[in-house]
Amino acid sequence: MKIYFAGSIRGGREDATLYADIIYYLKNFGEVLTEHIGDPSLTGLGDDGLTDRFIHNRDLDWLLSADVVVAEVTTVSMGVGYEIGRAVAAGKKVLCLFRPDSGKKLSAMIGGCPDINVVQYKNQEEAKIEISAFLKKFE
Ligand code: 6K6
Repeated sequence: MKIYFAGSIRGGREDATLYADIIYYLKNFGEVLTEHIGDPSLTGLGDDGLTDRFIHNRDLDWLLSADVVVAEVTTVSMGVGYEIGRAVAAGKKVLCLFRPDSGKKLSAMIGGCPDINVVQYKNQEEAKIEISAFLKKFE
């Protein structure tokens, strides 16, 4: 199974360690195409020399080749929202993980979309249970 993990970069990197833990767990189910999202040195500032056009085209190719998309949506990110919309338009299976304890409110355009599986969770253990329940349907 090819898994596209989406998490905030320019929207803020405060959950980067959490992304790394989720990616590590996702690797039990298949190939994670976007392992770099959990890299704490990835800032999105452009210091790795990649252009925005290159990143957009490369990531969209990966997204469209994926079997499933898993997104951590607690930290608000334009890029993650865009990826989720493109994934829905392409008919991908999408799981969004959201932590209400963060005090943030999930966008109605994600929470209200019938083609997106949104789950709320409190901690990594709950995230793993939700991911496993979702991905086991497609193994
Ligand atoms: C290099 C040069 C400038 O920025 C970088 C590194 N940036 C990115 N590298 C990889 N994927 C990215 C980058 N920026 C955005 N993305 C994609 O959008 C990822 O797949 C994330 O899921 C999502 C994050 O969007 P923002 O809006 O939070 O950056």
